[in-house]
Amino acid sequence: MRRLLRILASSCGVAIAMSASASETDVVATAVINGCNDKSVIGTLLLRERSSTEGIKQVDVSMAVRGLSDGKHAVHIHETGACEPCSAAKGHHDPGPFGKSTPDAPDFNHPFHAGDLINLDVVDGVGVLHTTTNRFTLSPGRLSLFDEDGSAIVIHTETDTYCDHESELKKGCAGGARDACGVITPAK
Ligand SMILES: [Cu+2]
Repeated sequence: MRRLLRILASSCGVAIAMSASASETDVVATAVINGCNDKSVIGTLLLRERSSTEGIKQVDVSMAVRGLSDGKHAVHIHETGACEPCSAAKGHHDPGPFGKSTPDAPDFNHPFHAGDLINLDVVDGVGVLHTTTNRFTLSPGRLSLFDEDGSAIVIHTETDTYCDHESELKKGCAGGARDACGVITPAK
């Protein structure tokens, strides 16, 4: 785990502070994030699944990216583990029975797709995000990111307004175009 953290910190020149107290039973996955069009965009994602005291699977999400425009960018786990081109990541990871995976179509689930995360705030070209979710897992099961075709992290150009069908749903409200993408892979 310590080695993994060093890789995370060095790959994009941005230090990430996070707990290094992972237990042997934690499940870890990573992604190298690259710009969809601007190849100067580079970053790393670290996912760590741990069990709560009640046995609920929680995933700590840590991400650092440099090279994006300043401001808030939508971040989601998308449903296919492919980034070439970035549209290959398809819609939002959402294995449940509700809605469609299309980010900003009039379905019934955005911003509650399993893969919907919080915005990445970029300041002076550097964005760092830490959050925790129990909407998806890394270990096997019906919420797992590692289904048949895997998953990818996608960072969008615009801010996710967390729009849903009950409020103001308009094109691009889930972040619009794709700026960066990374295929999520289990850490060995
Ligand atoms: Cu997205």
